[in-house]
Amino acid sequence: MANAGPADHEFEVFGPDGKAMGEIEPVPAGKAGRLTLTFTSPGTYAYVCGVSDHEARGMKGSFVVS
Ligand SMILES: [Cu+2]
Repeated sequence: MANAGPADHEFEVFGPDGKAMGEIEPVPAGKAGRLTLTFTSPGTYAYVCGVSDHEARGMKGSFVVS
């Protein structure tokens, strides 16, 4: 994850069961972080930036593993 914005951000992924799978700790502006996950179960996964109010401001989403 390359952070090209002016604020710190993180990236956390949750499995279909709602449990956290892994995260990139807060990355300062202009820096990058890396996370490798292996998806072994189909389903809908969620991701969010947990910094400050970023989730409430829309830094979240989901994707489907089939
Ligand atoms: Cu953020």
